[in-house]
Amino acid sequence: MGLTLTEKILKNHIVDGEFVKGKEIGIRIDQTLTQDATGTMAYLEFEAMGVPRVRTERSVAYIDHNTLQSGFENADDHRFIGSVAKKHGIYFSRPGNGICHQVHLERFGIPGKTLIGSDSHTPTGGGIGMIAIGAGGLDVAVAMGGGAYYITYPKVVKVELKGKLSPWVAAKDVILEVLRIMSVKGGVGKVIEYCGEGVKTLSVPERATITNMGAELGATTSIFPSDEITLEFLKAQGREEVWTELKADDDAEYDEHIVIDLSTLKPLAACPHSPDNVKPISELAGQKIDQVCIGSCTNSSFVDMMKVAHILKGKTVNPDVSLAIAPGSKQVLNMIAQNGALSDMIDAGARILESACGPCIGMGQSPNSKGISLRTFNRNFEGRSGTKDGQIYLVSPEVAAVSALTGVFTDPTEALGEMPEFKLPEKFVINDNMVSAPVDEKDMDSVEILRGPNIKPFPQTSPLDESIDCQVSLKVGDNITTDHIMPAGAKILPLRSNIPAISQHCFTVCDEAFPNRAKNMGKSIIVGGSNYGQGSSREHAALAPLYLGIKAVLVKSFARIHRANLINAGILPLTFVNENDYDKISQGDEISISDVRKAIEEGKTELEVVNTTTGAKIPVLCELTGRTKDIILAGGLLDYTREQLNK
Ligand code: MIC
Ligand code: SF4
Repeated sequence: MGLTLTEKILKNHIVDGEFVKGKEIGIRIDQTLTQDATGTMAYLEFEAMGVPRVRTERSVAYIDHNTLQSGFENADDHRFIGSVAKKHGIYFSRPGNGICHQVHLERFGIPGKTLIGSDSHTPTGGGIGMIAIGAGGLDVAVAMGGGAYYITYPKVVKVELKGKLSPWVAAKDVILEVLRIMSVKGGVGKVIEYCGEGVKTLSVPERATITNMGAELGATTSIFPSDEITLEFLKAQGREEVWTELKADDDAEYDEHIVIDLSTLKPLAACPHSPDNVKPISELAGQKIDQVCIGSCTNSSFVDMMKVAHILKGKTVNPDVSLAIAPGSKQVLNMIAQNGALSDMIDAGARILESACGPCIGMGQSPNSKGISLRTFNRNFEGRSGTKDGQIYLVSPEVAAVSALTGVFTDPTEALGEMPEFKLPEKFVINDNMVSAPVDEKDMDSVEILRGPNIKPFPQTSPLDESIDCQVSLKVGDNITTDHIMPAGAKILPLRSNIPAISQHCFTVCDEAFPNRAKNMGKSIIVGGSNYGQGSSREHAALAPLYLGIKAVLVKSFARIHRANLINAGILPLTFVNENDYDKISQGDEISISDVRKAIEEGKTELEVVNTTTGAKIPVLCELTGRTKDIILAGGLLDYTREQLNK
């Protein structure tokens, strides 16, 4: 039997475990990336491990999230990350150079290599044929130190693309269609592998739009083959020497099979407040809008910008609409500046933002109250834009640009005439002067680490208690996102290096009183519904609860990265055996899990939670493998890694 592309790359990288679906495997990591909002923690953790130089083939630290710098905090963090990078062998992409995933694809990604990044949209690298996975900062720190990265050996879904996209229908519509079919939890435990004739009709940046938003499926990652289109892209980036051809065997067997005929797709939108709440634009057409934002790691490539500029050229943005555009990288911005497309945008009235995450993570450009905002981004979770009642729709750059002109939801296939051919350039403008190389190992002692006063150490951890007896400090429903658990935005993001301070904002979207209540309880647990922790890779969504004394999280089901982050923080991840038991436990109830440590040491996976307030006995699962079991017993990955290094 042949192999899928995913299996081929994983087989080349396995260092621990065996190839059995659903079992844990450890893989060697060739490349890592971090961004600044998760990076400070990741580098504090890396420092705490005591490994002098990174052991990967390439590690890059990007600054792209916290570029608003409304106080000293962000600028201090940038300097800290820059100095750690210089010392420990990491390339440093300075603020202004662009969004991590866009730049990594352009300048560093290599087909067939493994990449983990402390950002959930790391799968963007799948557009170039990498196994690229989003992870918590601690996992990235361990990988930088040469340690393996552990995933559940995934199921592989074949998404077969047929035909060719119609004019003004975009890669964004392809991934929105996949989201419509599979939902935000449909990808958990799976890798989405694209194949079929339609693949050849998509450029690398289009493929990257699709793999980027695979994160919204909850998938481990998504991947495209590496073919002559990949070679063309790498050639245009002056990096053809890193190309290899990669594809699945013809007789590869997949766990699921989805067929999408590209020629039948229409422009789509993900409606508030979930990326899988997908409707055709034709159903929304004519409704008034307030804001349009174009950019983010999903849709900020050179061709995306050229399409937008073409649509805007010679026109004026509707007087009732604010249009903001953030080109994804210095390379993209520079090229549209040189060829005049930027001028077309400015002329039409676009507000040009720097090449960074910006409004995608609530760093500016929050819409007006109840404002309807069309965004080419990948997440439209409630409140993420910074406006609690903002109504965010996720759309293609084509839909965004044409709607900015008309002031209403507009279907570009109806409103725009013939589509010219938008081609990738034969040569991108290449100038890596905003990437600083690290010093040689022999000179590392000369580099001083610059630590600002906002940078506080990793929170205190302790080995797993013998028994857990405490109250339920919070009960929440289904599809809780990391933006609920640990909100971002301009006010909170600057606190990413300061766990005590950021913890005061934990879950405040759901319940303002939670942080103080949890702190006063000393120890407590959280109860939730299904797909708990979907969204971001931010380990702050585990570290803040850790700081607030959360010992366990009991839910119907978890999202992958968040579950791993909880384990890394030493917080017990529990799931209900019977989902209906969710109703047998309320906020404020006293619970008891007796002899939990012993049970876990003995490898028991079924435990009993006793609700001592009502007397109900609730069977729960705690599925930990050898390694994750030891991490939990040790009190988290940092303690575990230290133990291992001491051995
Ligand atoms: C996001 O899109 O939510 C972020 C901000 O990029 C996060 C990382 C973070 O919270 O710092 C992600 O996707 O992992
Ligand atoms: Fe940045 Fe938004 Fe991409 Fe996250 S999703 S990396 S915030 S652009």
